[in-house]
Amino acid sequence: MAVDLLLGLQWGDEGKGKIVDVLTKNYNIIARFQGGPNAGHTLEFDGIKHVLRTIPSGIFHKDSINVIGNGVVIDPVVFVKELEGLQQFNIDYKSKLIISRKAHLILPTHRLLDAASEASKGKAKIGSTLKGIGPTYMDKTGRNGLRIGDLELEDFKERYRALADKHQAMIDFYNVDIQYDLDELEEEFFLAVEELKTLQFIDSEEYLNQALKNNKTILAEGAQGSLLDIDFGTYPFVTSSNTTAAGACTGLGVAPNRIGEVFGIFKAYTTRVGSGPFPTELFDEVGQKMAKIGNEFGAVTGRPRRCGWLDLVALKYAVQVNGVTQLMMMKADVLSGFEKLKVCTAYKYNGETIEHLPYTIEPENLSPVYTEMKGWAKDLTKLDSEKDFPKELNDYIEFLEKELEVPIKIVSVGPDRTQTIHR
Ligand code: 2SA
Ligand code: MG
Repeated sequence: MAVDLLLGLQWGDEGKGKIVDVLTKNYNIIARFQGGPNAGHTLEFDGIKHVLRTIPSGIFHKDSINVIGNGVVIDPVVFVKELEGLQQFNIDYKSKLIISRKAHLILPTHRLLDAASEASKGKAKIGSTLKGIGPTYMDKTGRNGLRIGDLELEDFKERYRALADKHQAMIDFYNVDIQYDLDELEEEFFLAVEELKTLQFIDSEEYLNQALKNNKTILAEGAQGSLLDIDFGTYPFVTSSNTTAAGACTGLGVAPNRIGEVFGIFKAYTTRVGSGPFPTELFDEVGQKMAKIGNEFGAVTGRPRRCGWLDLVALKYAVQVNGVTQLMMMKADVLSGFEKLKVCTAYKYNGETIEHLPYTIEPENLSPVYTEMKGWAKDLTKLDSEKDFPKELNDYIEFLEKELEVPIKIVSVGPDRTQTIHR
């Protein structure tokens, strides 16, 4: 069997949570492979809206096993709150949720370091969610980190102290004004750790490879988006993990030749939360209309998302880096009522027309070249089949498929599970 991947192709918030939820019934195992509580995967069903942070989106399906892989970073405090949030749904998470021993721990001081780092950058800040993601991955690659498996060691507290003291010195070094009470944060942390320890810790690469041998189906659920990838994103305005397909191999311990379908999720337009380049960003009432109709606010931080037209240059790049085999277009319903739609098909870059993402993207040296299309007025939210699509939507889809050379297999027309049209 193979591992199928589900990835965001833009700057996150493409609607991955919804699609994993829709696809879960086809898989025995759902696995997260990177990121951590900076993610906010929103699921809606039966009139309930729920946001998941670190827990895979298969948790709501009765039969799926949910694996948090080695590439993920876990904050026990956030994680335990997330578990508490599941109690209202009567989910037996102790049997359905397993965690890699090799996943790294986010300490309270990682969160403080994130805040100190951002404060020290002033205007050049990344726009981090401040969940401690960057500093935790820094400790991972710097070979200083603490992992889930360390919680099982006798001397965990001493290891914790040594690292937290080091962090404290680093926070002092930043010399910025952030207020905190570390004793309080540590008390909360160690309480959460005790709760976390009641879950199953495993060697997840072993578990997943055995599962493949036993013909189990696995879906790897990406977090954030391809343009936030630490290597291929709009660096330095990125997150600290590989959000692209290769990240699933390192974040789960599955070999590249074990990857099957690669589902690429994108919005029918583009959004970005946090700082950094965004060539098709709209600063006018058209952008405001998208934000309003699309309810574009961060699921974790509540921050308003920046909105703009679909950027095919960036999308092609993401399709290529990930080896996408099937596309899924989200939030098509939001574009109903826009008289004209624009799609960016090239950039004007220092006077030249180019069709790839250049090394530096600055508003001064780069502007989008648009193809204009006719919009549609029809409300899509009640549709349940492709045959009721307005002509203009079909034209839009056809145009994208031709440009991207990958079929669009799902069109989402609303947040609910049921508002999903398969093609
Ligand atoms: P971080 O927190 O250090 O990884 O942030 C670095 C950059 O990555 C962006 N980022 C995200 N962008 C969109 N959605 C994310 N998750 C939440 C959501 C965000 C929220 O799903 O809504 O609630 O605000 C996410 N996580 C990280 C971030 O904006 C920085 O640009
Ligand atoms: Mg999100």
